[in-house]
Amino acid sequence: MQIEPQAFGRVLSSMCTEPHPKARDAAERFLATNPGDPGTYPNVAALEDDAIAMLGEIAGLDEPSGYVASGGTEANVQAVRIARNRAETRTPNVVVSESAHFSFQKATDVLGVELRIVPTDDAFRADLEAVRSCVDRETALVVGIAGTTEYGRVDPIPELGEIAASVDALLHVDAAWGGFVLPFTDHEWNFSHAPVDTMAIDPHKMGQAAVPAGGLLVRSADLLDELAVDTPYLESTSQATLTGTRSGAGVASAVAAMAELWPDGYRSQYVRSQHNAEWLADALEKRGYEVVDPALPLVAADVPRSTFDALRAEGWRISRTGTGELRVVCMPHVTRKMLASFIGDLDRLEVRASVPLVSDD
Ligand code: 0PR
Repeated sequence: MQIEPQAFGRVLSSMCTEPHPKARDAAERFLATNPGDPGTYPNVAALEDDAIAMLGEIAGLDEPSGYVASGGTEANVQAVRIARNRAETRTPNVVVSESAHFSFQKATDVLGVELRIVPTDDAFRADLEAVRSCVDRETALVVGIAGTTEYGRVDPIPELGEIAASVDALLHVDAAWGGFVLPFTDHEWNFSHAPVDTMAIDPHKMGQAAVPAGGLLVRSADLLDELAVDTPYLESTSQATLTGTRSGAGVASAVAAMAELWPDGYRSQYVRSQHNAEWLADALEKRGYEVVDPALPLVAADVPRSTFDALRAEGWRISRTGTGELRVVCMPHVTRKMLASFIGDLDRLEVRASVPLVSDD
C-alpha cells in the first residue's frame, strides 16, 4: 500500500506549507541534481546564482553572496561559524535573546562557542539594555530575530547593529520565517535598514518552495570565504556550504517560487495571512482568551491545556509556545474557512467542558 503524506486541511502549527505548483514542478524536474558539485551539475548551479540574486533583492542587499542551505538551522550554524572564524579571541561568545530559535543552541554547541541568552521586553523583543550589558570584547556575533518562532516579533535590528558595532561583533538577522512577509510591512529588518552582516531567509517557509530550501545571505563575499574549504577532487576548488551533496530540487523550486511570486504574489499572500491572523486573534479574544497581538501572521493565545489536547484529538495540528500558549501560524495553506472550522470545534469543546456533570441527586 502506498503511504500518502498528511493533508494540510488541519495543519495550523507548521512553518512549512504546500509549495506553489510551479515550485513543485521544478522540484520534481531537478530531483537528481546536486548543486554541491557545480562542475558536474552546472544548470542547477546557475539556478542557485539566480536564487541568491532574488533573495538579495528581497532582503535589500545590492551585491548578494550566499547559498541555498538545507534550512534556517544550517544558515544559523554557518552565521555563527563565520563570526567565530573571524573573531580574534579564542573564547568568543554569541548574544541572542530568549526568543531565538533553538538552532542557536545547536550552532554554539557544535562550534564550541559560548551562548549568552538575554531576556525579551514586554513586547517580546530583545531587551536592548540587557543586550548592551551582555556584550563584551569577546562577543563575536549579535543576533536579531526578524519574525520570532513563537510570537512573530521583530527585534530592533538597527539598534542591535549599533551594539554589535560598539564591540566589533558581526550582526546576524534570523529572518528564516519572516523574510518573505517583512518586505510588505514597516519593520526595519534587512541589509538596507541596518549594518547586517549575515541573514537566514528560508524559501521553504513563507517563500512557498519545496523542502529543503533555506537561505544564507552575506553582505560581502569575503564573509563566505571564512567557511571555504578546499575540495581537491571536485572541479570547483572550494566549498563554503556545510553539507556536501545538496538538494537541487530545493534550489530549483526556490527559484520557481520566487520568480512566480516576488513581489506581488507574496504581497497578496501576506495580506491574506495577516487578515486571517487578525480574524483568529479577534475570535479568540471575544471568547475571553488572552491573545498576543499578531505583529506578523502568527497568533498565540492562552488556551487551557485540556482544550488544547481536545483540539489535537480532533486532528488539529497545533503547537504550544514555551510557556504553554496555543500557537497558530497562518501559513499560505491556512484559509479563513479552516480557521472558522477550528473556532467551531473550539466552541463545541468548550461548551462540553463547561456543562456540569449530571449527578444522581
Ligand atoms: N529560525 C527561525 C526563526 C525559525 O522559526 C526556524 C524554524 C528556524 C530558524 C530553523 O529552521 P529549519 O527548521 O528550517 O532548520 N522554526 C520552526 C520550529 O522550530 C520549524 C518548523 C517548521 C516546525 C515546520 C514545524 C514545522 O512543521 O517551530
